[in-house]
Amino acid sequence: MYSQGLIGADGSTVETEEFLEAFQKRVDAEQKIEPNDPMPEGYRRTLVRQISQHAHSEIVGMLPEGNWITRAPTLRRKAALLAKVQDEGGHGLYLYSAAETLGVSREELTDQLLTGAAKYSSIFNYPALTWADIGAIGWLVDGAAIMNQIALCRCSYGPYSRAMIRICKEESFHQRQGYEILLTLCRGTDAQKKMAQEAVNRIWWPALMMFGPHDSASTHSDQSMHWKIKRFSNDNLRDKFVNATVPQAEYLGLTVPDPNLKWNEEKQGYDYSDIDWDEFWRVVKGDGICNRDRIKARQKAHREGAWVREAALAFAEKRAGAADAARTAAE
Ligand code: BYC
Repeated sequence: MYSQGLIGADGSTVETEEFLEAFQKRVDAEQKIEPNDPMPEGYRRTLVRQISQHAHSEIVGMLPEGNWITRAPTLRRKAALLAKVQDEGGHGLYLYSAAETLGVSREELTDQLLTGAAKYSSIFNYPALTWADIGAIGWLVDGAAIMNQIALCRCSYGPYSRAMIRICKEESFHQRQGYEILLTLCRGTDAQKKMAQEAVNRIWWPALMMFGPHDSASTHSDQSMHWKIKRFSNDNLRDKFVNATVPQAEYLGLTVPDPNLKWNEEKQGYDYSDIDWDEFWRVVKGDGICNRDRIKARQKAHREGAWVREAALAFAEKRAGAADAARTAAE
């Protein structure tokens, strides 16, 4: 059906109008694009960019919460947090595997993260200062992630959409875990409730920034929506998140730190203040509170894990050698 493919293409292939039209027709008909299908180079590059940034976010996202595992207030909380952080490592691995189906290697992607060349979600460049932040991260950060990822379950690229289905199931546990931490604190002493409110004050705006720049500044949205990689614009998802989350804050007896937050009857949604876009871009470009520490922590983990990679490779080579020897002996 298609005259040219992209996987393994040498770059000299011309993408004819006929090819691009046929590809778009397939996307519009909601057929999933699979790894060996022909695809425009731009589609492949967009997916590698988004999926790898997403994978890095999961891996770096283990750091702020991992820091609280030894300080969780009870054994039950510790076990739940440990499981959550472990899930995030797993999400990173599914996502790196999904990116690898597009012809990029895990080593290349890891290198981009460790050298600071790759982006990951801005939210993980903020610190988790108190135990209540762990609650607010679960509720707001995982909540924002779910709002974005439910739409990605319908992404036109098969491996990414299937990874998202499983990830969303796990994220919904994460969100409830966070909400339950805050509910417990809000039903506790005045000091505990104050700690919960302060955590929400810190994390609210960075959570809204997770949805990306304002639509007018989003360079990739139009094309990504055309290719059905993204199904909604950044602002659209952000609005849905605010509308879903404010009633949950009310149930906790907490407020969100926005004096302009107001229900708008006509649009059946909340109006809210503009995000501090200078802060957003500063953090995205590497100058947030924790950017440098996060990269340093990942570099250290990579260095200290070198012996594990070497041992696994040596074992795989030994096993392959033994299998070869057994085959030769049998011939
Ligand atoms: N932070 O044209 P735009 C989790 C970049 S982790 C940093 O709108 P796009 C969890 C953007 O990459 C959840 N950078 O881009 C884990 C682009 O830069 P480049 C992470 C951002 O791709 C542990 C430029 O700004 N979720 O759940 O159409 C514990 C222009 O933006 C950010 C995902 O990764 C940001 N916030 O839309 C707890 C979801 N926003 O590449 C929880 C998958 C934008 O041109 N990703 N940029 O240099 C997406 O859905 C989309 O990539 C985005 C951005 C909506 C984030």
